Amino acid sequence: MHLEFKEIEPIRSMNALLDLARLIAQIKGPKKVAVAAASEAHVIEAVNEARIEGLIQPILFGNPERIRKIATELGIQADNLEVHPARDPVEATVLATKAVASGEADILMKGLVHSSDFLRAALNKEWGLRTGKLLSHVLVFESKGYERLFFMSDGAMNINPDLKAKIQIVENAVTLAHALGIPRPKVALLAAVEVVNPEMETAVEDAIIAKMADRGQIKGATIDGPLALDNAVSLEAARIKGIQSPVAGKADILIVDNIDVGNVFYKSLIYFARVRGAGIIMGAKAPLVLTSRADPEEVKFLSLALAVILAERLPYVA
Ligand code: COD
Repeated sequence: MHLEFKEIEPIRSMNALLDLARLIAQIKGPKKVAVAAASEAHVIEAVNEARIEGLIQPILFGNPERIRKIATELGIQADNLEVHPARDPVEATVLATKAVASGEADILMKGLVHSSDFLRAALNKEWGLRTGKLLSHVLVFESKGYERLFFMSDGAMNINPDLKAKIQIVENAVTLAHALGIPRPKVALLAAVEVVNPEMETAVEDAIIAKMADRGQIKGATIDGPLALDNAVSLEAARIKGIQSPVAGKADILIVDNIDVGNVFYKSLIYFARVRGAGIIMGAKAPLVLTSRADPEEVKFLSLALAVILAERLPYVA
């Protein structure tokens, strides 16, 4: 059952996101999270913190001895953790994915397993979490000086999306913004420059998507592109460059062309700018928490909080 309040105040910071996740868990109880290959300290720490906060009930899949050893080293009482044994990270991922597909768990989280193995399990045609839609990754982050959250996609799943895939990447990010109470997010399709250079294939695609949005073929958002990152997020930069656009300087959602751009963007935010971020895969039968194996514990914890909100607010079908 979904939360009664369809309309929520727009979530504009990670603290507000956490408050909403706490409220949902308070009203509806903790969400069950199947953790694939859980033997990693940041994962166990994040999962345990979310458990103590009452946000989630973790179900760990992996090597029980290793998981209990890491937990004990972290000062966590291993008896509090439900562990299902698996021989290796791939088997752990298969079991965790099946637990979500069967409805035993509400959320799937990646632990110490390669992203490609984790995603292939989700995409498995027989027992995975496909819906017929494109699956794509969105990083939600906050940054000093901006009174809103940003959404960046796709820096972790779709390697080199074509026009059709890029439209679905936009739609998934828009769905996520809606779930966080942002009724009509502004989407910037990022490129190196804001002119439509016919030699830049992806910038031409951006212009097509922007036109499709103008004609109402993509709904629920204001979309423009190509835009360079500076004039997408800075009104001053947009003014200096004389750009007339309803998105310029005000973008909420930043869409990149391929996984390399997105992944470097993601990791620059986390490692250089030390922003608070949360990573999620959209488009599946359930929220999938996908962060990089080396991401800090806080990124994993915030990603779990985001997944709790989505598990409640999106019409997922197990
Ligand atoms: N959404 C829905 N279905 C998809 C998607 C998607 N994003 N990607 C592939 N599929 C479907 C295809 O339609 C097809 O039916 C089947 O899955 C297999 O398609 P392939 O052969 O193109 O896919 P794979 O299995 O070779 O690769 C899929 C991955 C997601 C594993 C691949 O795209 C990948 O490795 N992505 C990068 C992951 C990564 O390393 N990230 C690092 C950052 S953390």
